[in-house]
Amino acid sequence: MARIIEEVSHTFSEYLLVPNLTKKDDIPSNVSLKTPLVKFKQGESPSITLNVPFLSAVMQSVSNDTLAVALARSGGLSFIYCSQPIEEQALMISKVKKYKAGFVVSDSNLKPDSLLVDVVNLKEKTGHSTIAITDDGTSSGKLIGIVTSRDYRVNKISLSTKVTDFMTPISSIIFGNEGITLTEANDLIWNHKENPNELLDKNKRLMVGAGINTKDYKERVPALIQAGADIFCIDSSDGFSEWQKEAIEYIKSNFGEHIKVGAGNVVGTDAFNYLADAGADFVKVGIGGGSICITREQKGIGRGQASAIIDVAEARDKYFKEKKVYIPICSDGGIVHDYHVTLALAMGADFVMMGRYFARFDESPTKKLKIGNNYVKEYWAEGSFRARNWQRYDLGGEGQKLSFEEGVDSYVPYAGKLKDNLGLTINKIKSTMCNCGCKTIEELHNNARLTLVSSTSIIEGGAHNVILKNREESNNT
Ligand code: MZP
Repeated sequence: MARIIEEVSHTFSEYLLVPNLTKKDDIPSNVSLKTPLVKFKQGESPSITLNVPFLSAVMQSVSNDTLAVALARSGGLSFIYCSQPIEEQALMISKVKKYKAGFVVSDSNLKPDSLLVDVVNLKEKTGHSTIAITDDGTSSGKLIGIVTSRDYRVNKISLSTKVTDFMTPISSIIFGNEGITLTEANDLIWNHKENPNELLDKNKRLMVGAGINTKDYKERVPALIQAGADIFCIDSSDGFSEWQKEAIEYIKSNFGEHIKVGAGNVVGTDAFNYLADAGADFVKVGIGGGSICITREQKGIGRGQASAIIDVAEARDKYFKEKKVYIPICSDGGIVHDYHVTLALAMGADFVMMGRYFARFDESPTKKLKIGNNYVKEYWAEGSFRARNWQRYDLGGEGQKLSFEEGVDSYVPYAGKLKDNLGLTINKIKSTMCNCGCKTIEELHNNARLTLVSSTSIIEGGAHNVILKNREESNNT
């Protein structure tokens, strides 16, 4: 007879955090959300640390180069989707790596008497949205001002407007003089910039990850290393397989131990230990909990996300105690409310991966549509017929090519810019951590107290027994 695991499997909404003593210095500005992305030996530091604990999902409808830039600028990391040809994925990776170059000689220059139409044409030709305005229109001329896409709206001003009427003049530009070193230039930018959390490599370029599968990694990985990928993640709905072990071992022995590879997904201790021993740099946890996922309905496999995280976190801690190697774990899928992120971290996750959350933003690759009075964005699963990512669901060998769907095609409410939304989510997490008397994720792992809640106390948790006013009524009182 099958072995029955006695414990009921639970998910996030069934838990609440119980506050600990808040000390006077437990204030949001003292909270750090830095967290290790890859494994490290006891007493050493990880080679990659996230500034905020967020990854974007390895999905066509989520992680392209635009979203990757926006997320890295906010301190997290995207894994560019692998359900696309190798060359196209490599191009997306290299676009992120080139987004912030070191010193470059401007090849987009115009004269002060140029017009908006010249700006539009030049932008179309070079793809650069920042244009130097110099006295003679060359890169070596005297700098008069710059034009960026923030300086004009094509539909609002005439194409015959002179650049001097809308450019940012030299008097308002923070600049360094010729001869400045790259370090000095970076300090100058650092002191005046809006994104102090940016996740940068040692050459000050934004960091980016790449999804891979267990089929074509022998060709895909070297091409993506060449394009500049900082880390890989094997993308699979069920990672407890010999195919993953083989892929990790091949990559490490052929391309070097320094190449970082995350693996998964798993929901239990035995699977974590298997991938840890195979050499995984982090392990991703979650089967069937994603918002667009129907794996549990279709195949009857999976586990409540909270129980999976709690169990795997215990295995991670035991592994660390015994082998003195800390292998971070990622909670992947099923985050519905911001507080679910805090719960996942409290339960032992080092960071979370989200799809639905990021799909709602301007920077995600999908179409924005108006349905009724609401704006929405498209969001489809990797196991849907639309994505046709059969490599993620095929267990190995030469087999069927996605004979049934494990995910759906859907809409999510449009939510605006990534930076604004992530900022709000971060504020909520930091605030809750203060309630729990914790200033770091490690402290949250060690000190958080969680309680299971009854279904009636969940009702008590929302507004209840009142007639809610709408926003207009509130503004008028
Ligand atoms: P969510 O943040 O939208 O709840 O979940 C995103 C996660 O769902 C992804 O990171 C991935 O692990 C998982 N996913 C993607 N496609 C499918 C599917 O087709 C899926 N079933 O489960």
